[in-house]
Amino acid sequence: MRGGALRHAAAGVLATVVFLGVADAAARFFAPTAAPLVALGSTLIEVTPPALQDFAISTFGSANKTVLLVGMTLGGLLLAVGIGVVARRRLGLAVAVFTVAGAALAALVLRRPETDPVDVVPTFVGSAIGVTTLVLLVRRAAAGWASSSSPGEVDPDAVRTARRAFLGLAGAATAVGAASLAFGRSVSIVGREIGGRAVRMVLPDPVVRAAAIPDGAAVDVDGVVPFVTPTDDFYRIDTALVVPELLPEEWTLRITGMVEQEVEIDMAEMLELPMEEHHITLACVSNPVGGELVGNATWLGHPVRRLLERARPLPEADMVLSRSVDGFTASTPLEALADERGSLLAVGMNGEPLPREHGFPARLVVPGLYGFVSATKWVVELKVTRFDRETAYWTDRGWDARAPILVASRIEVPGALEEVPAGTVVVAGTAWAQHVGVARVDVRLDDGGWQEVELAEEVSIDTWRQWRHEFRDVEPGQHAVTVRAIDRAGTVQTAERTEPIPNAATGHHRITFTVVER
Ligand SMILES: Nc1nc2c(c(=O)[nH]1)N[C@H]1C(S)=C(S)[C@@H](COP(=O)(O)O)O[C@H]1N2
Ligand SMILES: [Mo]
Repeated sequence: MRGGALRHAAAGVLATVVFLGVADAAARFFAPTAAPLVALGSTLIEVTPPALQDFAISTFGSANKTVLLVGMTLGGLLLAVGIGVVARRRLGLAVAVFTVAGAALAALVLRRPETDPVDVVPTFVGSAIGVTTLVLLVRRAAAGWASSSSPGEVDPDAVRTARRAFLGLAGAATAVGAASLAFGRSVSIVGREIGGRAVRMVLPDPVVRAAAIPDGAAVDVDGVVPFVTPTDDFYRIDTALVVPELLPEEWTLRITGMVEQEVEIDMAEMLELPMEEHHITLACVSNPVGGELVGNATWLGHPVRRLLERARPLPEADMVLSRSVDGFTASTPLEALADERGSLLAVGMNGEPLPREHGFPARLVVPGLYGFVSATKWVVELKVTRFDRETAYWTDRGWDARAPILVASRIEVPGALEEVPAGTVVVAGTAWAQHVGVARVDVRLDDGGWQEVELAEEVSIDTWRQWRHEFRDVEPGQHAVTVRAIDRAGTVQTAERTEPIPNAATGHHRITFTVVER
């Protein structure tokens, strides 16, 4: 009977929605990762094979988590329908599956680095109410319609009453599920900004101010990305499905491991330290050629070098394993944190406290290294160690342990497939080779020779550099433009195309555009 299957499928879905909704709502009073959906998603991120993870980041960029959530929702609906359909014939089995799924989610919650044992409470409460909903709905679904399947004894009133009872209960379950999901927060995991705005942290003035950015740092071409990336447009990449909630008063940084003196500082002490401000361009190793996972900001922080001087690393140490409150780790060559380049324990970004998504209240920013080996957000520990003793999150998944940034360049104008008027065609974009510096950028039209472009003023070797070039008398029709950069060490950006793993995609950025008669 079709209708029966449909009612039971609906019962499965509603019970699941009630479960997840109630658990999600209850999780607001616990750790963010206490929500079972969040724990499941976080675990999925952790166990996703690196190739798939890289595909997701390269393809969906900062939206990769939305894609995961949509996938999880579809998978969950399928399982819920299955449970409902099974419940039609074997309610006991369905209840068992539901309970086991609840217990499995509770186990995932427990495994998250940010959760305490009490954080399983929302999952248990949600699961108990979900199972109850399932049983009640299935009983109604069976009872009401059962009489109509034996035509001899149809009692229209009884059928109507039973239907009303089922629909009433289903309506109530829908209301409870929807209201609790709205009150909970999994639905707003993506781009959520709670607390961070409300939490006050007053940034001290820097003792070393970043150099003013000269007008000449930007080429005057519409469509080129701004030299300083506005904070709201700054790319975001991390393994955290929910942004960790770390209050300044809860935060401490510990320097441990191979040091003569362990150091621990809290935020009050941190904000007393002399602050420096630096323009630094951050880049993600997963950025596809020509991609947007790169951004430039003015960071405010205390030099990590100074903190390490207090701890006095042992001479055998060659790496610092930085750890985030959410368990993420990065392996940074000790030298990159201890030398004069001005690696920061940053608390400010573009004149404001760090936004939550970018590491509030404190993160690392290291010129010259990809983010995954250096830019730990929500950082709480710096463990001084050796590369042959410890490995970091991404190294365990096949990526490079040290990951210096490769010289790169990108065309921003004209846009890919754009139509431009015949005559002089202006081409412009950005190039970067952090901590080495961009020495030259070349472009070529179609299969012509390389031509050197006009470079914007260099602000520092740690920031990207804009460039522009004019091609004169370009014939109407389709054309391609290719770009390459050369760094100050003489390294020419290679044309060879490689995958991002283990240390960034290589190859020249090339776009096609069409020149049309005016
Ligand atoms: N805690 C934590 N920090 C992290 C990551 C992470 O997954 N977790 N990802 C790193 C990576 S891969 C990059 S590219 C940068 C991105 O920083 P952003 O999101 O502020 O742009 O953060 C780094 N810091
Ligand atoms: Mo990254």
